[in-house]
Amino acid sequence: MGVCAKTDELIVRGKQVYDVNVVRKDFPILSEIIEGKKLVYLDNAASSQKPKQVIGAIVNYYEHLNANVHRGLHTLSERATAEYEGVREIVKDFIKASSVREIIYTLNATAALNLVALSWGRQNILKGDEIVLTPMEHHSNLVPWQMLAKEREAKLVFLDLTADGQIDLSTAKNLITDRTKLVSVTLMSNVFGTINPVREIAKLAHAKGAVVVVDGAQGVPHMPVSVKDLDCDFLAFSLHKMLGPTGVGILWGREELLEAMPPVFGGGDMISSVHRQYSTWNELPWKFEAGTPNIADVIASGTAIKYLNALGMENVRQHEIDISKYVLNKFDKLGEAILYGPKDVSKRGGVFSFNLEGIHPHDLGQILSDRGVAIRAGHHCCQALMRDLDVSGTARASFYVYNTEQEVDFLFESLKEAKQVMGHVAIR
Ligand code: C6P
Repeated sequence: MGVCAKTDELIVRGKQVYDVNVVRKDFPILSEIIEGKKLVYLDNAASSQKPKQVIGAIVNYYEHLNANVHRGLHTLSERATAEYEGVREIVKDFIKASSVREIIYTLNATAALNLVALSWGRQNILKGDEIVLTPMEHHSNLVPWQMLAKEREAKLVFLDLTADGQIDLSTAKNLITDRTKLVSVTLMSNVFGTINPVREIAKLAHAKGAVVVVDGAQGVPHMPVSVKDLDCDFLAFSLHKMLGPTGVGILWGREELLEAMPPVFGGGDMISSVHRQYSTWNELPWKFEAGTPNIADVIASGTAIKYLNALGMENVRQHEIDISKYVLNKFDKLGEAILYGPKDVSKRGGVFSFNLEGIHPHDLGQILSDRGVAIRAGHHCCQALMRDLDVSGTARASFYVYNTEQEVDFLFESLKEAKQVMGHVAIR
């Protein structure tokens, strides 16, 4: 099977043409009938669906390649190792990194962020140091820093937000100071959809000698990303949000930083030599990858990135801008909806958190689910932010490469129906 059977059809005279209806044919689950209803999948910020090429890569691995990597001298193990290691090159090119030595496979974005906190953080954060975050961080980019700060007696400092959920750069320069050792910020908010000005923040942080961590869990799947352009020091993301399987994340780090960091997990593969009383560490990137890895899913992750490359990340972003404009227009017409996050499509991705006056988000989620529409409702792993917004949660519709304007129409028809069905239950 070709890597992107359908996406080959999108390449017309060497130029990529984006046709969402062609893309959709690659996603078997989109034809699924759930409780008698055609699925309208708008929970992409939680996890994306997978094209048949990615599903096929997993099956192909277990049918034709299955063996442990880095260990066997037999042909199967060598083939599995070559495929598994080859994906590092694909990831490296995708985020414009300099070397495969900088690409570390993890379980997910959460594990990648924890790795930085447990390794770089424990080595470098001292009593009284400050770690700067934003109030819109996901628990995965907040709790590891809370744990580190508690252990090291360091302090967490939060940048200010504007009323429409953007980082207030005017006060950022007062909050990033000589005491700041690390700044960690999400590239795209999973609540507001805001695309943050990481490069500007990195400039402020680097001027104070601080290290910059970027949580790319929402950003990397949705736009072209270059670690060089972001000018960050670490980037974390998850493949399951970008057409790949669950169980694979990436930590990218600057080679000189990774080189100086101690490993977090000990075991097979991460060692160079082992003695009774001490061990020495393997080279990058394996120093951080103890034990048998998630071989099949890493290989299928390579297929997912190739698929995105065939679509073209500029096209992926443009599709999201187009659908976001359409959604924003619908919200305007709907009225009575509280929409969180920027209204300017150049400042946001396709994640829309909202509340409808008088309807609890969980009720809304259930009503939509009854109509086949999958959204997320709740705190979105951002409890502190929900407190700032003074709500217990929001409804959230999030879009990706296969979503259509017809699906947006159906969402808003369903929201109108929900408004009619529901009485006056308080949001809080
Ligand atoms: N957000 C959502 O529904 P993991 O679980 O490690 O793959 O990704 C964690 C994570 C980190 N940062 C951001 C900005 C995220 O949005 C997420 C995952 C999902 O919003 C699941 S809670």
